Amino acid sequence: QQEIATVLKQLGIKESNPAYSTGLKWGGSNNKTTRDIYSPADGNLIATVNMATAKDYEQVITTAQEAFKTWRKVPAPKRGEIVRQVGEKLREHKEALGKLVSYEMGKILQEGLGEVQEMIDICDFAVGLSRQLHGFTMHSERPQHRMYEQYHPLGIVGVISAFNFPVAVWSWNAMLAAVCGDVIVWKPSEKTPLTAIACQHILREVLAENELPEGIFNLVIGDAEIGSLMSKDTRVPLVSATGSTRMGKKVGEAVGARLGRSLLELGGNNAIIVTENADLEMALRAIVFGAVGTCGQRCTSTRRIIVHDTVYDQLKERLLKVYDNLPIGHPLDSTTLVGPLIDKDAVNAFTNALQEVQQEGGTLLIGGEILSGENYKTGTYVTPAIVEAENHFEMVQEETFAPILYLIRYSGDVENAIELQNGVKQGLSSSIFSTNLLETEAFLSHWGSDCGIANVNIGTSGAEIGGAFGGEKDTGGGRESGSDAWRIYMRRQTNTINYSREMPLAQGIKFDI
Ligand code: UN1
Repeated sequence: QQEIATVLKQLGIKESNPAYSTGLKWGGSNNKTTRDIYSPADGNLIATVNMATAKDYEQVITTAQEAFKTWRKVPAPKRGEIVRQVGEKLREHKEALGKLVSYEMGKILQEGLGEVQEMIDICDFAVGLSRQLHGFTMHSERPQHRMYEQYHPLGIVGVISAFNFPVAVWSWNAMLAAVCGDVIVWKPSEKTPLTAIACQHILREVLAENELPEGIFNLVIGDAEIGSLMSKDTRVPLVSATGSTRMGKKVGEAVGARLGRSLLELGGNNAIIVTENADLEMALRAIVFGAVGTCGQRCTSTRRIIVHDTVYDQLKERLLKVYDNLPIGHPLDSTTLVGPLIDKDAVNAFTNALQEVQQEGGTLLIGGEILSGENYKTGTYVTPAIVEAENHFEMVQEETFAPILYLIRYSGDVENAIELQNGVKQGLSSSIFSTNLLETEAFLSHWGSDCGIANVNIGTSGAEIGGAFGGEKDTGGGRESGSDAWRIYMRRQTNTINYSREMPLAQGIKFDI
């Protein structure tokens, strides 16, 4: 408790926290609706937050609009310099912020620190990017004409983030958008607002030190209503949302209805294929991290493994041995590998899914209990489960945000495994474990994995920030983070310049007046 108190103090979290911040100023503290934030680790009340009203949201949007007028005129590399300073501050606070992520969300400290590292990495990436926001040049068909394209800032970027990566996914969006010249309005998950407030304090310091206007980075603590306002708001040209497919469809529909842009990063149903040519030891390590890391609450979590007949029994046995000895406990305890689920609702979803899949004919091999006793008083600790199942089972087709691993058998050619892997609605992440080039290349080919992420001899989770992140089908189609994902945060403009004294028309059209 002493440790947590120090962390909260360092990060500026008070007992009661305001509802919104327009960069430099906090507001909305008179709002009557509050939300208590309890740690899923020990059930203690960490702090209380005020929830934003529609009026608060309005205040944020007008301030953001005002800030955009200044920010878009700042040269991109200078915007990069601000993001560099944000990265430096994150380095300073890495330990404290990592601990708060862990304590508020429940992921183990190693993963909490990893999440902050992801933020630092994206800051570095964005700094480099700030000098590389380039378009193409083309040759004009007309003499003494030149064509090129340029990318301009878009305006307000709304970011709706999920509880499972309370800060990293926001930072992928916010840091890229910032160097692109956009201003950001962030609605974090109402389950994890404290880490968001901690980040906002860090940003405020940087904004103040650089005498920048309020409203470049904004935070609104609110419920789904705020998300809905944002989705319908024509003043927000891009809404980037991470969460369930159900939520993403609502956001996508509302943004689409006004012809805005949405960037959706939704559910996954990620599988690892283990062929007869796999290095089983490597596969085992990747499967366990993918299935029980973050207690199965990553969108990239490994939910299915599709294992060749010839190695099925051996892998099953080895998996059961590891699952039997998984250290489950307080996420800040350095020996823990599996922390708690976020809340009781998540626990119910876990136990319901296990019940239903067994009714469909699945066999629960291990796990599935809710732990009780001295160290598990919150009722949020569960034992990760492995279920033998078939791909077409309804529950296997769903994403249950909990540590349930479905064990699926295949025989014959790798194409059979690929068909099973693709045979779900979602399309985020996928992997194959094999040392056979013919198998791995088939998996990566155009008739291979249909996911946004396809890995070889690496698990489904834990992507680096340098690649574009996102997936197909029910996953929503958006791409965030590295590669050229920045383009969605800018508007593209094609320019044709005539440096002759003639006025020729394209396509050779004659139009003499
Ligand atoms: C998410 O779960 O929403 O690839 C993001 C990973 C992490 C990000 C996950 N780098 O598992």
